[in-house]
Amino acid sequence: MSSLNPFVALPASLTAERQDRVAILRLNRPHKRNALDDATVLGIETFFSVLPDDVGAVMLVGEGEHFSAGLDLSELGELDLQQGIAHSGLWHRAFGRLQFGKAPVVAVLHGAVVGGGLELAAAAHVRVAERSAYYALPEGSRGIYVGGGGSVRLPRLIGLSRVMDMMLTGRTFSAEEGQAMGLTTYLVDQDKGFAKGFELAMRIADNAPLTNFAVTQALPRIAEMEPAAGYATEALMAAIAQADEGAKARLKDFLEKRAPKVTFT
Ligand code: 1HE
Repeated sequence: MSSLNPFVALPASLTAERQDRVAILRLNRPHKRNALDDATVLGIETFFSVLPDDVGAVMLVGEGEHFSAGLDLSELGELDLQQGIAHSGLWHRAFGRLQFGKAPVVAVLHGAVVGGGLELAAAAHVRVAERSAYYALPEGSRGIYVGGGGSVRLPRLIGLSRVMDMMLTGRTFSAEEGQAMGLTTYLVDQDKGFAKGFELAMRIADNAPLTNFAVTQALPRIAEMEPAAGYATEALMAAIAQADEGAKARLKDFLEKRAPKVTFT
């Protein structure tokens, strides 16, 4: 058992810790390649439901050689139709909590990022890959289908045709290919993912909370709206963000030359 919040215990397959304002959630079932069983998925839902208010960003990482082998296939065999729908619903809830929770999430990917593991990664807000990462949707070869929101998030992320290719032919994409197609936005050498992810998470935690809210909650919804509704919602969000006292202080800092300039690094 490990707990981030003293009142909430997580399953043994997950560990959580704090470093500064960053909470680190680790898939910790390496002997099963971080396969996601029900307890783990429920634990993910719980973790994101009780995240303390002072956590500014979350890192999601995997212990061992692989980020995640996806759904724990040993648990699926006995489900009937109704239970199958409920099972997928659990994944949708848990990953929805992650995507639309209190704090932005940076996922660090390495080794196998497959099936439900890829669906989990797709729910994060920023993805960092180490060069060992590879991506696959082996559902087709297992006679099943994605159930963790992959049909919704993955086509938006990498395009419908690639998702179809992965599911129909078992195609695997490398870390470099994943980076080129926008699945990840950072690609780093082996064992450098944690440091990069932590640096990014700390930067995110430094942002005005309202801006992080706008980016993680409003932006994805606005992007799905028809343009006229999108522009109106954007105007409201922009007005709310700039009216915040914290935002005004940040602008003043810049105008009075106390804030850093934008530089190319
Ligand atoms: C598992 C799982 C799993 C490993 N469920 N037990 N996902 C897949 O189809 C991927 C299946 N896994 C693999 O292809 C390989 O395990 C890996 C490429 C990820 C890693 O290979 P390797 O050689 O390092 O490990 P391994 O020897 O295959 O596995 C070590 C142990 O983990 C072994 O158990 P053991 O008791 O024999 O030691 C494996 O059985 C176990 N293991 N992966 C259960 N997935 C919401 S719908 C989502 C649908 C999906 O995610 S479908 C994709 C499922």
